[in-house]
Amino acid sequence: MPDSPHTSPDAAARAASPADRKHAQLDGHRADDPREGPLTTDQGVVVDHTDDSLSAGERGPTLMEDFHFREKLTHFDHERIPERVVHARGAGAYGFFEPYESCAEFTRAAFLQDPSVRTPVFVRFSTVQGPRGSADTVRDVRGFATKFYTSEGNFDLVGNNMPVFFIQDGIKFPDFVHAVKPEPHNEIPTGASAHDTLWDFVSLQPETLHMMMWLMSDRAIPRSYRMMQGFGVHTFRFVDAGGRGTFVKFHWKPRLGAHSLVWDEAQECQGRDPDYHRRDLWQAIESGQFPEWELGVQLIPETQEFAFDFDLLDATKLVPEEQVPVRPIGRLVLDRNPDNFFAETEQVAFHTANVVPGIDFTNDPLLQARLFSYLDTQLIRLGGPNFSQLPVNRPVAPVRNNQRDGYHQSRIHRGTSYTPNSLGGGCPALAGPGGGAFTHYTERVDGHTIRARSDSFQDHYSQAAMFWASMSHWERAHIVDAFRFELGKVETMAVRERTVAELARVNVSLAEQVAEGVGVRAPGDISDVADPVVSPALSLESLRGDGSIRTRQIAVLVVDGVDGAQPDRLREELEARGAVVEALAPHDGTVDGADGRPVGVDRALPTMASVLYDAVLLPSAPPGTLRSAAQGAIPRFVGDALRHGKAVGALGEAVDLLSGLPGAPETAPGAGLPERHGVVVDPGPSPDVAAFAGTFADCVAAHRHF
Ligand code: HDE
Repeated sequence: MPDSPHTSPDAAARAASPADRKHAQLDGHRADDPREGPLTTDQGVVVDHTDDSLSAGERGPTLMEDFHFREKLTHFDHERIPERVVHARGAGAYGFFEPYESCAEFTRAAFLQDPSVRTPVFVRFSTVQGPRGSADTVRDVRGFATKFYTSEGNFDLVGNNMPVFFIQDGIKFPDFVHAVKPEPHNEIPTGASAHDTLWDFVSLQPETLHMMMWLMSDRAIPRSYRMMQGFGVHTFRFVDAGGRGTFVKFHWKPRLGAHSLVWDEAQECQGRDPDYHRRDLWQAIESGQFPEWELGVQLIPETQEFAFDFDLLDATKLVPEEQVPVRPIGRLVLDRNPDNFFAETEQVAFHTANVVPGIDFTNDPLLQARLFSYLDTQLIRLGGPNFSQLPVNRPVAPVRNNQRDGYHQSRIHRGTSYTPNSLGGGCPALAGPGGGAFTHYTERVDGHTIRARSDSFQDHYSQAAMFWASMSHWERAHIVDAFRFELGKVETMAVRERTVAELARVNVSLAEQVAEGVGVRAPGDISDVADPVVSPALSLESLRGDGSIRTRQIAVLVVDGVDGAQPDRLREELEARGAVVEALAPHDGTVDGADGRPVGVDRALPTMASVLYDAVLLPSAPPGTLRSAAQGAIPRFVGDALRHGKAVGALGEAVDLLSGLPGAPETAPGAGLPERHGVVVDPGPSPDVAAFAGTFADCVAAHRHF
């Protein structure tokens, strides 16, 4: 593998072993621009001038015969391909998956058999509604698509960060997407669901309600791709070596826990750093803090198919973890950034039909539609049928088939291309028994042709009510705010009213709170669900992760007169726990410490904002300077952090700055390092920085304090 700034030592070590066949394969395609030799045309003709076109006279017209000019412009004119019709905005990375132990008991999939075998993967995260250039921190579902390059061919697990979906049958997908996408007359809004057509659709289509609860929750504004769950959504089927099927639901659980932004912060982030999630993923991998998830499965024996009060084939329902526990079966680590966004992240083509022996489908009508749609969409998006030859899409398993020709064929096939043949020696031969072939699950199917939704799909309220009932108080408050925001942007009052009426069927208090916010009347208690199930696993409270502060971004605000030793001591303590610490000052360079020595600055305050950090620290400094520096940027910075429930710490004189800021302790507590709602202070003249940093780190690990 050539030296690359994006190659982790781990990845480099693996590439040396045959285990990482994907990177070995990609190396054959990775092309560093040659350092030696002059610029050439596409045909290899040397060029000595690329800044002026060939013209007839100094101020004359450009000449057709300027082949270099024409080739350069023509290539440029064709550099864009259609963006994905949904999930256009994304970011991806390579990594590996390894099972904890053999899963032979329920699947024959080769990559789930041997804990010593690492399977290379490529993962792409995405938003759904916005175009390629839209902001990352919008309120939206996040895609979580994983391509496993297994020894038996590619397996794509094309999931989302929410376990259910908006519709039950794929034939409604174009309707849903047309409703949620920007409105056709003015292409507004970008990257947002707060508009009339989406809510019109929702208010008329009760099956969307459960998913809308998730979309209005903080799950729709994740802190980071690295801090969100992933779900396969559909019920899939595992098949063991004997052909026995087991229903399976796939879950990804992030090691760092599932954490979210708050809406006000998410909106500001869209302007301050539209690439917030993309940058976060990139930087974590570059710095060697490799994101990690655990793959879990809910296994349901086929005999239990009808044991639930919902249909396992209905993708608007989840199987509560309390009912069927999630069994951890392996881990996913992302340890290498792509070299070229277009070649890899843009050209990667996922397809739910990419399965390997041991993994199979069910009759979920949403899944069935997807089995058609993904291949179909790649044909237009990637310009023909040969996209599986693109480096990022190539399996590591050998490909031998009779597919030929088509746009962008990059192979020079020799020999015959049909089966059966004798002239080609009968190749490729068909696998015999035990030859590792994929055999479709032999499900018995019987019935009349019918265009109707099964009765077992008709309950649209129980799980929406379960979601509401399972939320903590602050999650509920955020859901109400989100509904008020979204419906408040809807111009058509009848749509607001219809939606509130639907909410009343889920929970009357929810409906009343939303109704008040959007100026319509709540219809009273017409709830369909008297006694909703509570599933604690649905609350973010249950997803704290490993309790560490690894990769958390902490701003240390310094000004002239700051205690010269504290910033470094705080940095030492917090970096030792894995946090990323940056000193911010009104300007770049250094500030003057109280002892006269310079204190280093990482970033100038005007280039950053509170919303780009997880927590804020104020080492002891003159309160007057803290208040006035950079036109009051510091109180604003700290005030925002408090408003967004972040951990805030202050030492010595700097504690003074907090008083009067909304969300700070009403009276500055004395010594003894009290922690109040994530605010940690030690006003003493000689604070114990190590103890202070420990308490502060605990507050950062708790993520938010509402
Ligand atoms: Fe997709 N979806 N989808 N979807 N989806 C696409 O495929 C589609 C659905 C998901 O990073 C498209 O290559 C239909 C559920 C992700 O490249 C398209 C239906 C879930 C990604 C498509 C669904 C997803 C896509 C657009 C209803 C979660 C991004 C470009 C039957 C389990 C993958 C493309 C990436 C992308 C169709 C529903 C997840 C058009 C018809 C449910 C993560 O083919």
